[in-house]
This record gives sequence, C-alpha cells and structure tokens, in this order.
Amino acid sequence: MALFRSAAARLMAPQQKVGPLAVLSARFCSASESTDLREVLAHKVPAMQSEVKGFRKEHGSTKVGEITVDMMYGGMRGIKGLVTETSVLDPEEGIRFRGYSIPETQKVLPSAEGGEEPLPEGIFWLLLTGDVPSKAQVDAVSKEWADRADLPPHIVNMLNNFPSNLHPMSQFSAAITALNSESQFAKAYGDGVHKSKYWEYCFEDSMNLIAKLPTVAATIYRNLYRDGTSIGAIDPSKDWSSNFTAMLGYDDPQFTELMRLYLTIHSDHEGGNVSAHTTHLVGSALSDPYLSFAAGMNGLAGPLHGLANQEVLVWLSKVRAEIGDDATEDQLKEFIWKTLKSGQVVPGYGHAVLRKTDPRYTCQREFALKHLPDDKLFKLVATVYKVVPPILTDLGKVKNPWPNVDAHSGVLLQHYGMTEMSFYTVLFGVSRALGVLASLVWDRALGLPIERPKSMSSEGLKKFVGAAATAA
Ligand code: CMX
Repeated sequence: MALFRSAAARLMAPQQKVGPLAVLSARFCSASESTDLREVLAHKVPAMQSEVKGFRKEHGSTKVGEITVDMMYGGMRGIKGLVTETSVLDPEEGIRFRGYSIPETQKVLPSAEGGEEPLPEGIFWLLLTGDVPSKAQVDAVSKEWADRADLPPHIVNMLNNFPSNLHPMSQFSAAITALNSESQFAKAYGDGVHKSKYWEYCFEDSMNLIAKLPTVAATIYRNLYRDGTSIGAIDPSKDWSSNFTAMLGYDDPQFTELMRLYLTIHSDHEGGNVSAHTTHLVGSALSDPYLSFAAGMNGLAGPLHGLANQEVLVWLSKVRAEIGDDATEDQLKEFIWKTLKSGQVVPGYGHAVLRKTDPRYTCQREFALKHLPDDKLFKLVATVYKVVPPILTDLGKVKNPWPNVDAHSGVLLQHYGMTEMSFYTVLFGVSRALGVLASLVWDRALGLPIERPKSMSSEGLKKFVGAAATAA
C-alpha cells in the first residue's frame, strides 16, 4: 500500500513508481528540489490527505487487533491505537525513520563539512517529508533555525530568575510553555482561521520552537553550571548543533560531531512513547505546539523515560564511589543484585517495545569505540553491558534485558567534559522536538480529531467479560 511504503523503498526503486503517486512525484519534482521546507511540505499535504481519505473509505472498518483485560491494566502495551507517519519501531530491529535504520540514516543524511555524523536538520527534513534532503536543503534549514533562534525578553528574564535548585527539565518545560506568547497557531485560531490551514501555523510554530530550544537549553546550562555567563551570538553560517555547542561553551569539534549524532538519534521513536504520545494527545485539543511539546517534555522528565539518562550516570557514580573505576564483573554483579533487591530498576536497561539491544545504544557504543576506546567510564559501561542482561533474564519477569538509548549517552557527554548529569534529559528533549513536532504538523494536516479513548471501571470491565462481581 502506497501509504505505508517506506521512503527508502521509493527512493531506491524509482522505476517502480506507478499510479497517481508516480504522476504526483513527477509533477512536483521541482518542488521536491526546493530548499524551502514549507513549500516542499505544501506539495505533499494534499496528496497525503487524499491518500488517507481513500484508504479510510475503503478499509475504515477493518480490524487491526484485539484488546485484552491485561492490556488495559498493563499500560496499553501492544495496543495498536495510533497512526504516526514519521517512524516505526520494530521490537527486534529497532527504529526506522521513514524507512531508514540508524546506520542507513547515518549514511544517507548530509553531514557537516569535514564531519561524518548526520546533521539533525536532515533528520527533521526526512521525518517531516519522507525525503532524504540534499545538503543545500539541510543548509537552508540551518539558516532558518539560526534566524529564528532569539528568545523574547520575558523568557530570558524568567530563566534568569529561576532558583538554582529547580531541575533543568522543569526550567526547560516552563520556558517552552511561556514561549507560547509567540504562537502563530494560537493567534490564528483566535482570529478564526479555517481548519484546513492549521498545519501551516503548526509548521511555523514548530520551526520557531525548534530554532529556540538550543538557546533555551544553553541559557539554563550557563545559569546553572557556568555562573550565568553569556551564551553569545548565533552564527547564521553555522549548523544548529555547532551553534548549540558554542552556546553551551564547548569548542571541541568532536563534541559537536557527537551532538549531531545525539540530536539525530534521540529525535523519534514512533508514536506510543510517553513524550511523543503526550505531545500528540495535548495537540489534539488544539493546544498550540508550545503547550503540546511542553507537556511531552514533562513526560520525558520521568525516570522511566528520558530522565533514565541522568539515572544511569547517578547509578554509575554510585558504582564508582562504592567499588572504584576498575570494578570486576563479580563486584558489579553484587552491586546490580543490591539495586534489584532494594526494589529499584537498573536504569538504561529494558524497554516497553524493543526486545534486543537498542540500535541507538549500539551506534553510541560505536562512536565510543572509535573516539574514546580507553575512557574508564566507557570501559565500565561496556562491562555493565556484559553483566546486566543475564541477571535481568534470571529475574524471569523482565521482557527485555538489553540496554536502551539511555545506558550509553551519559558516558559520551562526560568524556567531553559535560559532567552535569541533571542536564542530560534537556539534550534528549531538544532532540525529541524534531520527531514529535514533525508528527504534530502531520496530525494537523490530516485533520486528526481530539483524542478520547474509552475507559472503564474495574466493575464495568468485570461485568463486560462476565466475571463475578467484586467482593467489596
Ligand atoms: N531493572 C529492573 N527491573 C526491570 C527493568 C530493569 N531495567 N526493566 C523492567 N523491569 C521489571 C519491571 O519493573 C516489571 O516489574 P514488576 O512486574 O515487578 O512491576 C517487570 O520487569 C516487567 O516489566 P517489562 O514489561 O519488562 O517492562 P515495561 O514495559 O513495563 O517497562 C521500562 C519498560 C523501560 C519502563 C522498564 O524496562 C524500566 O523501568 N527500565 C529502566 C528505566 C529505563 O531505562 N527507562 C528508559 C527507557 C527508554 C526511554 O524511554 O528513554
């Protein structure tokens, strides 16, 4: 079905294009070469709208699964209840961004001059349009984001007045909420814009918000960890990550390369994870993109989701404090059992969907093997990778004993001097904007309605399945 055919397949086999899509792609060839992302998208939206309309007309009542009582009590695990165009997560293989695996993404997306890692501007283009962008298209996005990066004074004042004991994620989310003073979507809605135009305002807000996130994040970082020193001016000739690392106060080009990789791979993980689902849910009430994304960030700030990258470093620091840098496998095993017996999870391990090592972990490990093979903390992380999965498997209840993305990100950041672990989830958040806001634009383009699943009480559910009434 054309709707679900991957972009990779489309690009790799252009001769196989048939039917209306072939005609459309030929007709819009010049549009697809445009460096104006909004224009490229404007050509795709009507085609996708009519494709979805036709698909729903023909297959709208086709069943896609069944719901069990356990799924309802069990965090809706496995329920297929959302449509997300930007990426799909396979339990065995991991994430595919518009059809591309992580290694493929690293290969096909443009990189910076002299660099090897993909530019996050490219993943945003890919997630939003389904097309691999050219270097000229990616450069145009870098320029647009640099032009839109300034913060209004009330946000700077707000950030400068937060107490230093307010967690960076709370500061990040609060600033994003307050940025909705700039929302073109909210203004257009208030002015009575026609709903067919919602996606255009959602796109503008998303571009502005993404552009401003590094400035917000760097201001938080400088206030908390660098005595409030100035973030400096944005350089319009630099890419998004270069400007970000410069604002944070780092000048090592390898750290900027790491940031490009980091911001690319954390961007999207299909639609059901807490940050993506929350952004989508809140957006479905036509809350503007700032409010929707801030809500998603409050979910990312949970220790079972994005905050796990901070938790991993806290946990590793405890290992180092208690056992030292050169922990043996036996010492580690003992420490892990102690963690489990005290009723805590091993952070960075397990996943609600994945059933193998997260390819986002693997690609960060490859980066470490290439650039910091002798780093002591990396060696510790590598030993933890050997020791944890058999123990979690022995527990008997953990569905996925393998590491996720958060098990590896902190060690890389530490190597380049970013030791402030409570800031790590903010970096995750800056990246996550690329995926969830690309999805939000499509939500509005496809006219998805307010989300409102049905809930039941235990009593009602028991009656429904014919179980005995509650003893109480
Ligand atoms: N350590 C110890 N126990 C774990 C575990 C871990 N890493 N992962 C799962 N379990 C336990 C669960 O707590 C659950 O125990 P109970 O039945 O006693 O409640 C049991 O194993 C079954 O859980 P599951 O079905 O395997 O996992 P879920 O889908 O419920 O949860 C996740 C997934 C990620 C929340 C869980 O694996 C976890 O808590 N991991 C550690 C935190 C973490 O790394 N989170 C980051 C995930 C990636 C991200 O979103 O950024």
